[in-house]
Amino acid sequence: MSLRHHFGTFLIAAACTVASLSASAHAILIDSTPKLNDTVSAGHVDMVFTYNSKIDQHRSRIVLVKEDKSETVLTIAANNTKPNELDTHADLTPGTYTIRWQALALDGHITRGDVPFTVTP
Ligand SMILES: [Cu+2]
Repeated sequence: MSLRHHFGTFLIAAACTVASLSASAHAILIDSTPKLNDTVSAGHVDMVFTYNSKIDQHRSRIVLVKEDKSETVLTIAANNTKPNELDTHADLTPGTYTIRWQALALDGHITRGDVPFTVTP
């Protein structure tokens, strides 16, 4: 076994160790407004998605999916004081909706999830 081969093996082992140590940095949704299966009143709806770690707010994504499956990308408000959050808002009419979020954690890993909710008159 050559020295070069040994060095390559060492690098792979080191990369795996770093990956497993940072596993807890994956963005896990710990709270949201609206909450899963919530009911909110029609009109202006502020939305907040809170994660267990810092999020790249510029490269994360929040999509509003309507009953007819049409999708609208919502603008995420840059918020330096709340780096664990994705904040957005929408003006909603009565119906059922799903927020489809995609969060990029600072370790480079993307997590995704759906938050369905209902808007009443
Ligand atoms: Cu990760």
